[in-house]
Amino acid sequence: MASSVAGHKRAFGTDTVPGSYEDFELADLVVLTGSNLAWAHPVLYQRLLAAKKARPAMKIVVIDPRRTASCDAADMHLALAPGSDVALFNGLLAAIHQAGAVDAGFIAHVDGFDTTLETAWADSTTVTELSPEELTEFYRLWIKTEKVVTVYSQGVNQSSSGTDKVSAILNCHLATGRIGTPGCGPFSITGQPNAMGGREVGGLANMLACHLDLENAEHRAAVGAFWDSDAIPNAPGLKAVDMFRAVADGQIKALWIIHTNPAVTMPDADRVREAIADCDFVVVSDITRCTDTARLADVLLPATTWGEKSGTVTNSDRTISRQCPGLPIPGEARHDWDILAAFGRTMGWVQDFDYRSPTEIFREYAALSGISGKFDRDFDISGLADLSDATYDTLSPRRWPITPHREGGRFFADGGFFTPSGKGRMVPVSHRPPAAALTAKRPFRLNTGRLRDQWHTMTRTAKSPRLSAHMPEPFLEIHPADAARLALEPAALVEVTSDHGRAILRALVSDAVRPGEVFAPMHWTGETAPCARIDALVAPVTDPVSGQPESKAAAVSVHPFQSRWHGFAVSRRTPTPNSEYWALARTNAGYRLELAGAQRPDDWRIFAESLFDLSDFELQELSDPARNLHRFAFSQNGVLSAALFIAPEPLALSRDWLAHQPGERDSRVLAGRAPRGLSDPGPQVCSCFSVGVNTITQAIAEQAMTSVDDIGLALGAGTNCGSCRAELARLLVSGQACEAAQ
Ligand SMILES: Nc1nc2c(c(=O)[nH]1)N[C@H]1C(S)=C(S)[C@@H](COP(=O)(O)OP(=O)(O)OC[C@H]3O[C@@H](n4cnc5c(=O)[nH]c(N)nc54)[C@H](O)[C@@H]3O)O[C@H]1N2
Ligand SMILES: Nc1nc2c(c(=O)[nH]1)N[C@H]1C(S)=C(S)[C@@H](COP(=O)(O)OP(=O)(O)OC[C@H]3O[C@@H](n4cnc5c(=O)[nH]c(N)nc54)[C@H](O)[C@@H]3O)O[C@H]1N2
Ligand SMILES: [Mo]
Repeated sequence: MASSVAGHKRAFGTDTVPGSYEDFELADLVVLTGSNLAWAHPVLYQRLLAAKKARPAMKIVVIDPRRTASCDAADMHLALAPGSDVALFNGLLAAIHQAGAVDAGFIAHVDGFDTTLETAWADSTTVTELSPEELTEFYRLWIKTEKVVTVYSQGVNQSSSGTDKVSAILNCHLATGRIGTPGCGPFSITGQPNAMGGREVGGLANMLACHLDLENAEHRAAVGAFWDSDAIPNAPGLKAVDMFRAVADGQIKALWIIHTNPAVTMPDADRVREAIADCDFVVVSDITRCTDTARLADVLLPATTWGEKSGTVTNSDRTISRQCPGLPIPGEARHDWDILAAFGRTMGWVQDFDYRSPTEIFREYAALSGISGKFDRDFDISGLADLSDATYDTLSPRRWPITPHREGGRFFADGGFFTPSGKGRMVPVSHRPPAAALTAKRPFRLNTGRLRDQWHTMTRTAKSPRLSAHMPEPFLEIHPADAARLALEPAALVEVTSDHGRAILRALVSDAVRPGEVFAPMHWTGETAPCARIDALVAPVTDPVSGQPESKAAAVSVHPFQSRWHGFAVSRRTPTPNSEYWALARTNAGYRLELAGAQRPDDWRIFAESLFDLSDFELQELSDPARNLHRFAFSQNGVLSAALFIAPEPLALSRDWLAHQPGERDSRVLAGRAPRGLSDPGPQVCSCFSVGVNTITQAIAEQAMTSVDDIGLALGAGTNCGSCRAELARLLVSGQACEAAQ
């Protein structure tokens, strides 16, 4: 029983001022495992770099099969075999024990130490494919450094052994008592800006609001009494993957999809898309009608988005921040809470859903969390249950719990845990490989993840020419040895196939990935590159406890895509491509488009006219049909509207110069390159200040720059969000950027 811990000494700490301690800055060792912090959490990453700069003795270790931008500032990069984190951390636990570094005093507050240690000893670190020297050095550093923060993200969670990976990490922190004290602790860094808030309000199928348990009859009764409801379910609902299976099976006949794009981001995405399309009744609440999921809706509800809505978000360190709108509500859009409340009233609960503002909802939620406090749970913000409208509007960031007795502070340091016994729990875990075995037919491990300048399915970020300039085309990172074996030509397109689906992507040959492994970003969709919906390849295999899909470990084959022609186009208006491969990106002048196909059209001029829908325009053409080279430029009154370049091979063009040409008068676009004397900034590196790679490398050479700060002073690059600083550092070293499309 949860209440049996009453009286147990809890480490609530004394610190009540958020921001006055920051474990990230206080740590002497920060381990990033399964986290590309530099790109996925750039603000936090810059804080980490600033801390390291102030205290160079601070160490950073990155554990990732791939060499990411986060490795640039790391003291050590462990390129472990995908899915082998459990074995790595089991090895660490064994090494902790062997070194006599177990904190016996703290272990008294922890259950399961002996069996966990025994299981860890039985595991072998060879599956990590790291050298004995790498392992020894990492273990030595971790063990000798008291203040360690181990940060983990989707490289850990999105796995059929994700929960075990997390347990293996926690076991090491529990064994050493490195939890809850300044500069110490495991740190799950979530992604959505309000991921923590979502969990607190019960936004999962297996939990009640405020960290209360669906399976616990007392919790259910208390929540039921609070809401005067006898309909609180006593069993968890279906988690996402199972839910879409139930939609496909016809067990679920109506769906309301709010603020997510599952036709793209769920594993086995083609089946999910079919299931949604075949579902009897689908409602989608979104901010745009142009998403793969929204296009399948029977009813589309326009919602407001970030910048338009008012409320609070909670970040990973339990800080609740007020968000105020800066923009008016567009068109007929309504806030998500307002749509839901209107629906509740329509269902007959007129009084219960009679909310007039987010403040009213927040007060109710804060009062509800008092129940959680009574059950001795961690989440309790009942201290805010009576706040006035005015106080809510000016709420400064506050770290929970917030009760009349305490605010913020640390958990766990004195060994008080939110378990029935009040003790921490070590969980014995053993290595399990990713579910899909590699075979002769599917010999590559497909890793997936995020890019610096795109957000998930790009429904917002793809609108920005600046953000689209960083990586304008979907790609597959592949090791040079594999590329050579597959005889891939430079900038070749590859066909990637799994048992579930297929994609066509641009090969990006790079030794950042290990041989036998490939990496593709998750962002492209039916709107931007229908051939690059990467979750079509991912199997619907999940972790048995969390239900999280194994999104980073599909077994795939890779072959050159047999394209008979390649194309590149720029246009002021949205083009309408329908070739086998296409990828569209916004530019300041309109759009840029990559194309390829296995079949050659009969007439390229007709092809061009229908692509741009521009038959009445002035046409310039430069063709060599024998070599299958064609170039078209469409203008009106001397102003360029669109241009198309076709060749049998991938095209070598000044794409970034071309992208600026639509809208220009008398453009000499058919040359495909900037006329002599005109500068071509090259692919964009700094999105904040739109600085291209050519501008940077030229400045480095001409002004003999030696540091990223020099580049910042001269060009501004890297001085705002800082997420390109790793690339600037690389440019200083190599003088050239790696760019997917070039
Ligand atoms: N720019 C940008 N930032 C974002 C987002 C975005 O879409 N764009 N999304 C946000 C969201 S919701 C989330 S959840 C976070 C995710 O943030 P992260 O988890 O940091 O991002 P990912 O790129 O998904 O994956 C991180 C790394 O895990 C590695 N990895 C793969 N397999 C393994 C493995 O078996 N073991 C280990 N140790 N590592 C492995 C991958 O190579 C990858 O570099 O990002 C958030 N921030
Ligand atoms: N292969 C692979 N797949 C993955 C991942 C991976 O790493 N690899 N990562 C997984 C992870 S961690 C995540 S978080 C998911 C993300 O997957 P999704 O959540 O499906 O992706 P988003 O593009 O963020 O979708 C959000 C949708 O909500 C809309 N929207 C934006 N603001 C609002 C609003 O205020 N109200 C409403 N109603 N709608 C709004 C957007 O236009 C968009 O259509 O992808 C998962 N899938
Ligand atoms: Mo996420």
